[in-house]
Amino acid sequence: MANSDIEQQAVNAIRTLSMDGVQAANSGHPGTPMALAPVAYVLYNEVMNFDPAEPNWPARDRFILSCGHASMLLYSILHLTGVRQEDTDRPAVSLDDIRNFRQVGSQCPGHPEHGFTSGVEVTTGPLGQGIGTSVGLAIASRWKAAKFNQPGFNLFGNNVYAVCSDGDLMEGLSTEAASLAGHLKLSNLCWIYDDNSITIEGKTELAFSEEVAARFSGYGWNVVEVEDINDLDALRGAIGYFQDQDEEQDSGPTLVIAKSVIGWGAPNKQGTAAAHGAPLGPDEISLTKQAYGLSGEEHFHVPEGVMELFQAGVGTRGKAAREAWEAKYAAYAKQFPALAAELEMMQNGELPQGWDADIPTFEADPKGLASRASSGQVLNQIAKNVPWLLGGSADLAPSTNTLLKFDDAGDFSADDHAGRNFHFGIREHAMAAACNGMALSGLKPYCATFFVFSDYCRPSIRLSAMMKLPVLYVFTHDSIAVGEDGPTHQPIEHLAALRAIPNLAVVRPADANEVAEAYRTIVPMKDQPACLVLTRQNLPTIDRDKYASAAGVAQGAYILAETDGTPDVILIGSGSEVTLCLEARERLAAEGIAARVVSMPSWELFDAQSEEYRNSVLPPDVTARVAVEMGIEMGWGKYLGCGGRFLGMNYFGISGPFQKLLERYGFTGENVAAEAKKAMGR
Ligand SMILES: Cc1ncc(C[n+]2csc(CCOP(=O)(O)OP(=O)(O)O)c2C)c(N)n1
Ligand SMILES: [Mg+2]
Repeated sequence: MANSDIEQQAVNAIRTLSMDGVQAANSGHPGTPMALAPVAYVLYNEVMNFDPAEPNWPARDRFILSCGHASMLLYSILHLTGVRQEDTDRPAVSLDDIRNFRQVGSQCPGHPEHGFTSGVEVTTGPLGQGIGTSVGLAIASRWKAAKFNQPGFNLFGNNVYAVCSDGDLMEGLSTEAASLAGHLKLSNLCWIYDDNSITIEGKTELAFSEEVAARFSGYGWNVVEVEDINDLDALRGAIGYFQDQDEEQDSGPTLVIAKSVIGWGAPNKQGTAAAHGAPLGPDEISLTKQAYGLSGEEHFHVPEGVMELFQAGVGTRGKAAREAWEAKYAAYAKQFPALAAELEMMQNGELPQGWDADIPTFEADPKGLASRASSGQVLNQIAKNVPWLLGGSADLAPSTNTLLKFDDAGDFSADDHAGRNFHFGIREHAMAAACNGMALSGLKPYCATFFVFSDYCRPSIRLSAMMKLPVLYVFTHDSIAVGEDGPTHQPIEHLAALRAIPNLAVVRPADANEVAEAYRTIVPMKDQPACLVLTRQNLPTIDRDKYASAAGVAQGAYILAETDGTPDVILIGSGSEVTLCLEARERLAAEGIAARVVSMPSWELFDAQSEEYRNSVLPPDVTARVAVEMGIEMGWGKYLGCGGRFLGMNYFGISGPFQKLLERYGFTGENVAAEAKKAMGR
């Protein structure tokens, strides 16, 4: 059936707003929104459970634009459907915002930014991240259904739609994410692939010749092809097919391969890379609008009846669905008050009363235990009290000690969506991206691997930080003390690399009690991800009768061992190196040198303290300072000043038993004491 006139006008309005916005900005990507307009139209106006008036309604279907460069597609549809900006009476995207696309202060930044423009579910732009995150959103939908739904109360079970481009599917992350989603049979997940055979450099045949359908079939996905993206009925059919698969729960995710023409309708630029990343130009825009049967002279024009069409479609349907859900939820809250209370707490990012009541205290013990081991104990105690704290590892749970071991923890799998232990497989990047999606759904996810492989998670960690998502990253085997595995497994630059990411708390505790306090500090965070950096090897549990309480972890750094009067020198350590500082202090004391020891598990937490506090820990007039950390020096200068000395690893390590390595590289109490004397000019 031919598309009706008003439908076609609605689709074209998405296109013209997109090309006009890009032209006004003189920057951006017009061609892809023009091609994808029919998809946005069908999904929003006919398919998704979504209420523009309440864009954060928790049971809504999710739309993710993984090819974030096509942001004008999203802004156009958010405008046309009248999505409201959360906590205001304003539209999330006004026509003026579109006129100011990519300008400072506009609701329409260059790429979609979650938490800024309501209706933008995920920050996208780095290709692959949106689809990676979509897997976590689909997991969360399944988990919430298993946890909260009750007979007669199907509160959760939303679908997740992600639009992706050639670039998304070329990125390695797509492979990890699709493989995981297929394994978990996430039949509530639908990716729509914009198969336009064009990337920036030209035709995809330059670099991409795989059979996408065969590839996804191999992952256990259902694959359906749409020959012409402009055929709304064909799109409807494909989405209907996905919905049928979803009915079966375990049929697996669906990939819709939609053939499209980039810059569709632009007589001189369509189908070419020229339509990808630059304004079409006034003449081409004029010709394109004429090709759509519109006036070539009108800009930012929405024909009469188009907004009304969306109101009658998604506006009416979404409102009814949301109101029905709210009525159902009110009855649910009466019948299942405990579950409802949990749900509300979870959605608000709060924690149950007494969530930290069972965090253990560890007795002083010279032998001690590895911080990965104390972490495992603390994590389990907290998770018992926080039902939506859940996560897993990239095939390293026995090493990272991140398995939840209590009775009803269970494994999340294709057959059990209530499980809280996730087996992400050796897919670190997809693991981190999925955790972003889980956090976006209100869950409190953690994920774990060896610290050296934090590099494999990094692009998604950066987005956790940018989106202000409280994902907990547990990284173990944190230094050359991993020993025999050698330099490939010995993190050197990783602390510096993570500290470089804004809005990310990096915490490297010195002993079991610091681990406990680190969790006490991190878990309540609502708008910041955190990395816990933990040892493989045992760490003595510091005698807190002799030294200060580990509660100082909350301030990022604290005086662990004080001197009488002004210290001669300050020894600063993080993690496993703190005990070396304590040992050096004893040695120095025997020589009449008064050394203060500062445990500094987290720069970010310390930097957030008052100047007064910071100066009390590191008094500006005590310039003889030594920092000890088995990583590169980068950044330590701000705590050390000009006179300070750094004992670390400014080079890759070597393979060997770890005690031998510590000696070889000078990580001994004796050497720390020697460095202290050098810092004092002796
Ligand atoms: C990880 C990553 N690498 C590179 C880019 C830069 N970039 C933006 S779009 C694009 C490729 C465009 O091709 P495609 O993904 O097919 O999108 P289309 O032009 O068809 O919309 C590239 C390389 C990016 N955004 N993210
Ligand atoms: Mg393309």
